Amino acid sequence: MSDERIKTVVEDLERTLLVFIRKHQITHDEYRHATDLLVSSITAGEDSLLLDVFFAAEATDIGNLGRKASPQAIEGPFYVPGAPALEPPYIVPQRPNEGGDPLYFSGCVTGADGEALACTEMDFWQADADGLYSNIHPGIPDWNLRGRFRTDAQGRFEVKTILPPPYEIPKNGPAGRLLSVLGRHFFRPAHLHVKLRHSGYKELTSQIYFQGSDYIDSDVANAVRDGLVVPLRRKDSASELAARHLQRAYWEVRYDFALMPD
Ligand code: MBD
Ligand code: FE
Repeated sequence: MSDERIKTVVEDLERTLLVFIRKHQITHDEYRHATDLLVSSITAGEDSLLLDVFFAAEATDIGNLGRKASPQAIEGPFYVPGAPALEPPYIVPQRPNEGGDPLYFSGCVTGADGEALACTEMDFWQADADGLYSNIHPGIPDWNLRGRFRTDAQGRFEVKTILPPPYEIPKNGPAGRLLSVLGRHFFRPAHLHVKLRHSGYKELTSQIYFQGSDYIDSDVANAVRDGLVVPLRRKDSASELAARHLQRAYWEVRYDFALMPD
């Protein structure tokens, strides 16, 4: 971000907030209350959570205007770079007793003109069956349900993971307390996170949501968009279980990505 751009937006933000303070007759105590909320969110490690819930989707939408490739979605507060590189067949790292139904996430990656993008790096992360993220929330092995894998020569990928539940923002932290005052619930619909990288194309950060799932129409972060919501197919017939060598019902979800040239 250039200094010139920073000057333009910060000066406008300053003017906007001065008008806002005047309009609401904000007292010095109230002003302190607001700055204390920001500081306490940092102390609690919730600063990006708090800000993302309110503002990240709007900024992400700006990048989707007039976009011809797949929509991007918010990164969210829980991305960690450096997830383990997986070997095919791709199965994300998980505990022996990992909760949640098995989920196969597959699709293909192309450029905006439909050319298959072999060897695209997919950096994947999601919540576990308790709605918690490894490397963030305590008591989970590092890199659990996180990993990097690649598309094949035809641009296709498939990874085995578990079906995540909705994510609930901690109720008792600064973000949760503010949401309570606003009378909002604390949930994001179940989602998968992914970043796609291929040289010559723009990196894509996205999220996949499941049709008909809880909170899909009332995401606390207001980040669900058309084009990111896909059907979840339940597989439980004898032949479907046999095809995957599983003894229990599982799910499949498919999503095809298109990347924008650099
Ligand atoms: C999440 O898991 C998330 O993805 C976002 C965007 C905000 C809060 C929690
Ligand atoms: Fe998330």
